[in-house]
Amino acid sequence: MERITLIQHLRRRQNMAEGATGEFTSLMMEILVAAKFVSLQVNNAGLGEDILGLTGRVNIQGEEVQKLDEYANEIFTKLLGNSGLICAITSEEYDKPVIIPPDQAGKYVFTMDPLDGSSNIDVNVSIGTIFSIYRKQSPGNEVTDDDLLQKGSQQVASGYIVYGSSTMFVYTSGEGVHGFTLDPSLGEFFLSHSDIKIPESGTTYSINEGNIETWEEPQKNLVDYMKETDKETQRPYKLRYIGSLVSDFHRTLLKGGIFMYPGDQKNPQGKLRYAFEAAPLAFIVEHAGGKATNGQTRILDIQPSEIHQRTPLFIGSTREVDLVDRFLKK
Ligand code: AHM
Ligand code: MG
Repeated sequence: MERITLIQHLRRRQNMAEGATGEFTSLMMEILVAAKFVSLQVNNAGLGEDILGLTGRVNIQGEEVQKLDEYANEIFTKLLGNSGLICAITSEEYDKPVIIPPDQAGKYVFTMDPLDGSSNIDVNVSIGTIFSIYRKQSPGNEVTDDDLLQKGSQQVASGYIVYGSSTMFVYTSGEGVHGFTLDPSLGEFFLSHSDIKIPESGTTYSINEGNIETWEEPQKNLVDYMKETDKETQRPYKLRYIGSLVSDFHRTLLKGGIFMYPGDQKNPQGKLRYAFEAAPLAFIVEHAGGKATNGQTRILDIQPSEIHQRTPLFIGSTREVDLVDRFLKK
């Protein structure tokens, strides 16, 4: 069997794309290296160096920062920041964007949640990195809101790395969704899931049902519907919730079904962030044939007004996301 590495795959695509300069491929290669660093640390967590636990710092979201969060944020920032390919980095872990000096800057904006689900680190549950790449929109050297606050539909590429039973890198640049698995003995990612398509419907729903008391009535009705018995529509659905978005999303992408983090009475915009979590995964799910909405609007059509803006998220197979429209759409 021919084994295709991620780098070979990117180069082949570059050769097919008219006018490609190779900058995008180089950028992806930097992400790949950062992913290997983080993967190694995650796999060795608990051994040797004291990398588990909290830093004692609280981030812009008011959440305690884990040492591995900080490590991942720094590695991605260093490698991408020094690449000469980007002009700014926004991160779930930074209050403000990191602006690259113009003489070292390139034409892309890099957006990341460097280590999502990090509260699961200490208990050996899969966690992940989520990233997006946008093109700089404004003319000249200055980085403006037109560059930093783009609609999800303007993404050039997005992807995630899941540090799980194996480390996987899944991305799309608008031409299919492709998954690569890290061979740890070689330190190389190989194509393992070519042109991923999400099933049109699934048998699982994924939500933190502990929050039920704070949900609005339509949300409760939707979940009640999923629990009803009806053979024809394959109900009841099964409930699967890891509490680690990348892992819950990865399962949903491969097996079908729906992941939901709704708004509620306490937090009308839910918990997840538009730029760091919702938009990149929405870009992937749509290119795999699925859907993503905030309950009213397609995620990719939302114009964010703040870098750390939150959004309700319903993402997955067409049939299940259409149910959200049926129950929640005003
Ligand atoms: P984080 O970015 O601080 O790690 O938080 C996001 C995580 C997601 O991975 C997951 O889907 C969600 O929070 C779980 O939240 P909850 O514990 O409220 O169910
Ligand atoms: Mg996160």
